[in-house]
Amino acid sequence: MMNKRILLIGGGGHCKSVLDSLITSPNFTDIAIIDTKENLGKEILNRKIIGTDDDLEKLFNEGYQNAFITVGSIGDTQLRRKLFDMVKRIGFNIPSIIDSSAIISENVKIDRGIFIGKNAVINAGAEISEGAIINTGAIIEHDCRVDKFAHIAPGAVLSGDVVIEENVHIGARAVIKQQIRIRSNSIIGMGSVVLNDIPPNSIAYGNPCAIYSNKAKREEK
Ligand code: JB2
Repeated sequence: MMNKRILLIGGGGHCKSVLDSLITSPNFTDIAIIDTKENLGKEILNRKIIGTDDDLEKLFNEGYQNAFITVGSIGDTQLRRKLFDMVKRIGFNIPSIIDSSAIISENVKIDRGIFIGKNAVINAGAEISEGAIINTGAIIEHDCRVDKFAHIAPGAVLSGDVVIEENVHIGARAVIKQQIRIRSNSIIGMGSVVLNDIPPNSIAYGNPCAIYSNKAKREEK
């Protein structure tokens, strides 16, 4: 029988969204949260912060076999990736958490550690990779690819055959035209309308979407 105990890593806003989807699921009945020392004992939707990252190994040995990263990411996935690697190394099973209201074609590939929020739609032929977030009401049309740790924020629309590379953030209500590719580490601002491919590390926004800066070049200065 599947182990029904799960730890959520990070007890802020994103945790609340994920937890709200999780508490109606029969798959997990014992849910606890891991955060920083200052937040020990606090509760989110009646689930307690019971430990810090230093306690993970002990909790794993005590029978929490599942873990899920609930630190979100807006433009920087470093912490999410670090925590993901940590729970993987300890040996936790990392499920995907899918809200029961999401509409997902049977013909999609969904990796582990993915969150799919309320009313999200994922159509046939789509591929979603490890650690990605498909947030509330996002639409991932047919044949789109969402790579590792990318975040599609609430209400964003990927028209058919779009590729979103690793660590990209697509802001809320942005619309990406069909067959466009957004290269790794880029941020697309809220409400943007993207009509052309976007190179790696870009910060781009507007309608039509324009590139305003390049993260890698800024960090070099
Ligand atoms: O190293 C850490 C760590 N660093 C910060 N380990 C663990 N286990 N937890 C850590 N945290 C905790 O993550 C903070 O103490 C805090 O409780 C939580 C982050 O919460 P916050 O609400 O600041 O961010 P978020 O990532 O949960 O939510 C953001 O991203 C979502 C996608 C928000 O902006 C949301 O509005 C958004 N929907």
